[in-house]
Amino acid sequence: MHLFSENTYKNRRQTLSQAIGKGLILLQGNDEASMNYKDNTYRYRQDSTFVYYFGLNQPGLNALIDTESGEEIIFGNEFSIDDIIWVGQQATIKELAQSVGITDTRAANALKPILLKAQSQGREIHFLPPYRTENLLKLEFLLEQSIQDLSQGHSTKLIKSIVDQRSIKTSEEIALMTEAVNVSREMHIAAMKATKPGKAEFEVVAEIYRVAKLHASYLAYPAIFSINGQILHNHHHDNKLESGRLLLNDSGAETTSYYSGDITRTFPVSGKFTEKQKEVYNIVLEMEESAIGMLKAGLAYRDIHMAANKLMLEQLKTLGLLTGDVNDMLELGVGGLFMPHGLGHQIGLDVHDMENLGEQFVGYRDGLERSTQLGLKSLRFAREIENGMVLTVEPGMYFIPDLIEKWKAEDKFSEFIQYDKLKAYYDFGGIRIEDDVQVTENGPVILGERIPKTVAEIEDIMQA
Ligand SMILES: [Mn+2]
Repeated sequence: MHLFSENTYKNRRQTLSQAIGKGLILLQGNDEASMNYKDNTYRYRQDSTFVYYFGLNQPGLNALIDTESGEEIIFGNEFSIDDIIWVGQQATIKELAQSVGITDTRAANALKPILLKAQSQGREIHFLPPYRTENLLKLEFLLEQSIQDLSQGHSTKLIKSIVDQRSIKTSEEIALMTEAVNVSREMHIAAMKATKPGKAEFEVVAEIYRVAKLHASYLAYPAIFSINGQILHNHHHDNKLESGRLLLNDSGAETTSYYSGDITRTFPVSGKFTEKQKEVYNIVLEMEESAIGMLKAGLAYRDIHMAANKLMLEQLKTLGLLTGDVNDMLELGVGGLFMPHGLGHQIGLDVHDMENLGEQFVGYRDGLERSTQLGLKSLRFAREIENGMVLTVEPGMYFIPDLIEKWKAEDKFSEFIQYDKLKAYYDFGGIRIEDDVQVTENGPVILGERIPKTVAEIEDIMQA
């Protein structure tokens, strides 16, 4: 790990320490996590905030920053000869810590007395809400507080300061994110080329994994790869690829740097779009491209979500699937039937960046409440955009027979929705198009090399 210079890490910690100003900051690294018995573990994944400030990718570490004295300490046990027999000679924690500008390293059990002393002196200890049970149990032990108290005890100030800092990506981070998108791009092109009628979905998914591994990468999240694109988080890959169906591929790489790509493309199993598929596809494409074009510091992402929705409603009206006033439909949330998710989210060291810190801090702010409308309620990022942020832009359009039937039975929005005409779309599936976009003062920049996106580009690459 430690991808950046010692100074980068020092500066990051100094910025955080100054923002907090008083008390101690405790940051927990992740441990190994067992899968089906203790020694058979999941792939090790360090906590992203820990990586951001300390760059160390080893299990069993904790870190403490004293915002008043300036002390920075890494706690963890050095390998014994028993460990080395199994996993080989490793760099020591002391050496690793020095490479990120920390000279004070101590054994794991040295942490608790320091924390208890600070508590007894009435000093505040800032910590984040743990998302892993092991870390919650460790906190219970370290701070001698009940799990119930700890669930309310995390520091909102620490969360907000970290979100402010990690939301703005530096050029050295953008370079690594661009790499991750380019690996994702290769995964997507391989999937398009491997798709043939008669294959099973998992045969193409195997290509996606193969390409990721060729770049020493993992998938940033389980691939969504399905002819049933209308099922939003469909992780099954057992369907046969039938000519005439659309195939939705939402997959991205997480490289060894932990930065990730999050890309979606939708393409026809046969390699050639039908006229009906083309019509809907081009609506989603227009939504995506115009939303990307709107990205600008100061504008609320919620407004871009709404603009994409409005465009969709207008086009559905042109197709004859809706009638009536578009602004009324927009306000009432008619679009949720066709796009029941949000337009996008921040991406970085986490594919949904910093979501473990709480979506309300990452994507919302005081005075900006989350809507309860279908679609808008799933908007992860709604607040004002800033230069340096990287956002996914991922509009979609889906025909979900169960949902359409439910609304129809409730007579919901029947003055707008032409339910009888929607019957012809029950076997259509769904379309989503997604890119990762950096917001800069010179305008939006789509990360990575271009991934086939227009009808012509997709048909070309599938026939090549
Ligand atoms: Mn996404």
